[in-house]
Amino acid sequence: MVASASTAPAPDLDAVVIGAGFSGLYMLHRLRDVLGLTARVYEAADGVGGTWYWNRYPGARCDSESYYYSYSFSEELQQEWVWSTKYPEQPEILRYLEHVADRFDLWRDIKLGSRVSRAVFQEHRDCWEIHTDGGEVVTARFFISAVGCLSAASVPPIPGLDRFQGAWYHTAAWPHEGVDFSGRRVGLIGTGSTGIQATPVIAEQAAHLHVFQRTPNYSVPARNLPLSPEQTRQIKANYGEIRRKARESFAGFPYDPSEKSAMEVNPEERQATYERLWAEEGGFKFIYGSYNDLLFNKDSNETAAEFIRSKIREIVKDPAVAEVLIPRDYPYGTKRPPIDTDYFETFNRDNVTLVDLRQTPITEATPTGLGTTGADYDLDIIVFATGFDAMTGSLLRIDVRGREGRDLREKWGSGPMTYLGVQVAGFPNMFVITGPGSPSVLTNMPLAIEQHVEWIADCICFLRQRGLTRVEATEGAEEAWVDHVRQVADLTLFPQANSWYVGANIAGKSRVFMPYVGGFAPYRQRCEEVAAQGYQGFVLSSLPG
Ligand code: NA7
Repeated sequence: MVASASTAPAPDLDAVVIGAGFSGLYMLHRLRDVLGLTARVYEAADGVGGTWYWNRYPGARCDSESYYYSYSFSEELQQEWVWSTKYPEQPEILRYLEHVADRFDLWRDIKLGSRVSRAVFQEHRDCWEIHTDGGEVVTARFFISAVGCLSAASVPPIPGLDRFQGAWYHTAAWPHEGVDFSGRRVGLIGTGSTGIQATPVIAEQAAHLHVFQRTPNYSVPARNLPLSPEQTRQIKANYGEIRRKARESFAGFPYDPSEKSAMEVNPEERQATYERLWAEEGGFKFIYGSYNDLLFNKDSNETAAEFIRSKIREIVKDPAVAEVLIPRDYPYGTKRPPIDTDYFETFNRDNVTLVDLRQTPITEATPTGLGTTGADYDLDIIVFATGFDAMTGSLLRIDVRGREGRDLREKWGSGPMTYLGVQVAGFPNMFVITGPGSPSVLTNMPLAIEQHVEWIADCICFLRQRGLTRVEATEGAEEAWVDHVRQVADLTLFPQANSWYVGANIAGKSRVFMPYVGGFAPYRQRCEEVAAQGYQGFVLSSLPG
């Protein structure tokens, strides 16, 4: 018998959440403990932590500061947890997330080792049918993707890799027992944030490290330090203000924003500012705390870019190596800006060699190493720090079918389309945390996540209070948002770089600037207005009967 709408059986759960990283953990807490709903998280890994579960490579640490790269939703949590350093290492962040799972008793509603393979909208029931690769099938009113923006690891298709007789690893699928580099000849491919963190650490252990660089990067020193008890006390005493500043900022960082253009000040003052930020502060303050137009004005940007180039020349002793490490063909900050500890210094070591893939691209892997058009390199271990199919890859690994069988892969074939980054027209009751079209990856991630989780939970609460069972973004609202995201991006320098923000690192991926660059605070305000207007741009409805 086909159930009529009015007699459609209730779904098994109110919500299914995919992923148990920062997003999934908080989403579960919010749905279950604040709204009193039934919810389950499916997580492919054998533990919680998401990004911080998978990325165990040497040198892995956060490049946002711990005091704001953390949850703010619980005053008790932020008061009780003590961070050891400015930029904590991966194991410490993982311990933090495990602590969160303990503290809020989340484990019992998380299914580990369960990868969701398919999700199908059931129109006559206003719910999703979720399938895992272990054969489990469950239905839920709401389907919430917390799969992360940088979770689908990308290994370039190097011919012959299967014949390589050494070991190879992607940094985002690192063995839990670690890798012993001592006495080994190591090749590391990729010089994004990950390669830049891993290079100095591997160089200290390996017999020899070859760094295979395709695009040089503008990296700024992190200036990592332990946090003293006094610093920790001050942070905890000022959390209200720190979080407020972050929420009201452009990028979610609680830094005092610069009011000045780099073009407004004389060269001496500019140099002094850059020197101070480079030498004393380090990290993202260099880009977000110096001048307000580095990402908008090419001339302003060039002043910062040139400063970094001068530092590379100063640090790297061999001028020929320095020239290869110097980025020239894209503005500073338009690829995700890395921060480092002794990255450029590492190229002064005798056991480190830089290979310029622009001059001599990789042609193949051989049984004994890597071949380029210039030379063959004998290697025992290859490390792929080659990044991710960012922002869309991890969600599109799942076969998602919306209303009338719509296929999300098809819908996003020419680039992702969302309304506010949280919903997709044709896919009712599906929410995406920090999806394409949201500021997510351009901001302090936990803050962006909290905003999304709370907005989604409020939306679900709104529906339930009114007996509604369906929410779906309209095509008109989605189109207008996609246009707005593109227009705002075009006002910046971002589209000029071949970055993962535009999908340039993945062969065949449509070139679309995916994140929303209009700023975190204006975005948050827009989301709040949409909600205050009864979810403008969404159609809300209920099953008849
Ligand atoms: P990224 O930033 O995407 O960096 C990947 C690096 O790997 C980058 O230097 C790429 O060069 C390089 N790459 C990718 N494919 C190849 C091939 N086929 N050959 C040679 N080199 C290649 O990833 P990360 O893991 O470093 O960082 C991801 C984010 O995690 C980071 O932005 C932070 O948000 C945290 P390219 O620049 O594409 O020429």
